[in-house]
Amino acid sequence: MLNKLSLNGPVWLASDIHLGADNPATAQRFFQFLDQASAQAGALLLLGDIFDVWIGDDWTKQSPQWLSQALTHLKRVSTRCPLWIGRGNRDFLIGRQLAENIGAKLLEPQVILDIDGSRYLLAHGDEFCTNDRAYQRFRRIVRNRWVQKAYLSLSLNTRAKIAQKARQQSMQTQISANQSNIDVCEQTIARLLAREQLTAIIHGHTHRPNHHQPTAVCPFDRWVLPDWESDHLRAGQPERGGWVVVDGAKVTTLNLAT
Ligand SMILES: [Mn+2]
Repeated sequence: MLNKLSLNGPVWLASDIHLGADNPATAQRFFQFLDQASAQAGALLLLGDIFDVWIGDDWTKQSPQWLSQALTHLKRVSTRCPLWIGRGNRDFLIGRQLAENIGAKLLEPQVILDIDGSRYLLAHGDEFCTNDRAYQRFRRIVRNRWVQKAYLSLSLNTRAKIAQKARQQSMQTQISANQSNIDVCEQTIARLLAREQLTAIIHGHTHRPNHHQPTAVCPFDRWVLPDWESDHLRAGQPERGGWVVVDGAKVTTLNLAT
């Protein structure tokens, strides 16, 4: 049985902002979005990879400047509209302490969101990349409670170094990997939605924003949230970012570039 969350619309959803020391312009765009959400949203849900990496909630006690700034903005939005945060594959170590710190609530990995009787499955999405066996193996290891305990017992400095190494390795694998392995497996999603008697899903992770209409393989509506990028763009490349607004049965996608 999946966790259920009942909220009044409009609910704003975003993911894959990848906040970090190297993304100051992206952070600024995201902070503008937070201001807008706090004025217009009934609730704001961030579905993971809010941070490019998360090395433990105690990071906030010695937070670098970019992080203090991000925390300030997240705290501000939570005083004006209910804020929910979920974990992604980059920031899976986010815990209750961080949520409390910013006045947010922690989302379970998969949640059924009910808005005026319309129901949506919410998830980060990495769990659906089931064709990527190597990633799923890695995911099981890093989600192990004892592995996490051992990691969190290290100094913040050591944790940061390990995280950086892991990032470099994962980028190497992605470059050499077959691209088709990286997207979600629609059959996996279809099975879950059918089991839960749902008709729609909203997820992030793949950085392939889209509204997939029902098909024979996946007879459900599937909204994929965009990633955010205003820092590392080639000349002429538009900045990326956006969100989804859900109000009852109505789903609207909004894009930074438009
Ligand atoms: Mn992700």
